[in-house]
This record gives sequence, C-alpha cells and structure tokens, in this order.
Amino acid sequence: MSFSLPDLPYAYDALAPYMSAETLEFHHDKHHQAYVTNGNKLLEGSGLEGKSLEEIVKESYGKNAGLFNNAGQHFNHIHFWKWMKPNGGGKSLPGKLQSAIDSDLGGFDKFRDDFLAAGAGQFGSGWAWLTFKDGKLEVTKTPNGENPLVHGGTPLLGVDVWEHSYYIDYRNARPKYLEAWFDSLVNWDYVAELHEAASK
Ligand code: MN3
Repeated sequence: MSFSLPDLPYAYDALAPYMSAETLEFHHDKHHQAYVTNGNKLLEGSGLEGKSLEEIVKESYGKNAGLFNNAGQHFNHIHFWKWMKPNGGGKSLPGKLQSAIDSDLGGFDKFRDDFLAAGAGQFGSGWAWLTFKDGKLEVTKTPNGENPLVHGGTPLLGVDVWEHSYYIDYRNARPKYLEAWFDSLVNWDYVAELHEAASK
C-alpha cells in the first residue's frame, strides 16, 4: 500500500495553548508530509509494496534504512495525531487501562514520572512510549523513527521528542513540553482502545 497523509482529527488551533497552530501546520503539513512523500519514493522497488504499513515498518528495520525511517515516522505520526485531543490529559483513565498501569507500572504517578523521564532522557531525536509487550505494560524510548513494533511490542502511547514537535512553542524546554503534553493533551480513550486490542 502506498502512504497517504491523514487529516488531523481536529482543527489546527484546537490544541492551543499547549501546542500551537503554527507547530501543527509545520509538523503535520511539512514534516509528516515529507515522510509520506519520501516513503512512497523509497517503497517503489523495495519488494514491500503490497504489505501493510506495520509490515513495511517491521520488515524494513535493519535492512532498508531510508524506507524504515520514513515508514516508521509515518506510522508514528498517524498515531501521534490521535494520541492528542483538545481538553485531553487528566488523571481519569478508563478502568482496565488504569488497572494495568497500577499493576504493571506502580500506579499513575510513577508511570507519569517514568514516561516524562524517558522523553527527557532520549538523547537527540526520538520517542518515548507506553508499550504493551509479553502481556504487560512497559515504558520505553527509541531514537529517530524507531518504535516498539520492531522490538516485539505494541505502542499504546507515544510522544514525539524531535525538536520540530516543540521548538516553536517551548524552545529548548523539552521537559515543559512533555509535562504540558501529558497533562493536557493525551487522548486516554485512544490509548485504552489500543490497549484493549493488544491485550485480547
Ligand atoms: Mn514529528
């Protein structure tokens, strides 16, 4: 399948003041679009043309760096837009997800601390994740376009810590971006939906 840019599931200014319209215009219309455009060029002749996006990500990892970087980022950003919503965040999580966080990650506050630390501690560009792997939740981080799919896990929540995700709004203050993102933007219903599907 060829890649195509999904529309944002909300207006460009819907996540302000935590993420500005200017950031979303650049991030979605320029950066994500570039992954789609370049990914499609690199997909041609790769032998993976007929595969799903998830399969392309997994099968190009370690073998076709150019395609992997763009396909990985395409996958990551498709979900990143859905991992946010206006009036998101908060501590009121769907019950089953909350129970799993309590039993696997030591509760919401510990999970929040660990997730923010993963994002702040990722040296250079990358992502921090809530991952479902081997029947339980874990907090991980990856460089560049890499994601939990290539490590045998299912990403349930991911935050983009490339500078293009926060520099317009927060300059170099990545920890401030991470706190605002986690506390005010996360779409926990979508995280719970992915958890439900992964834990069946
Ligand atoms: Mn990005």
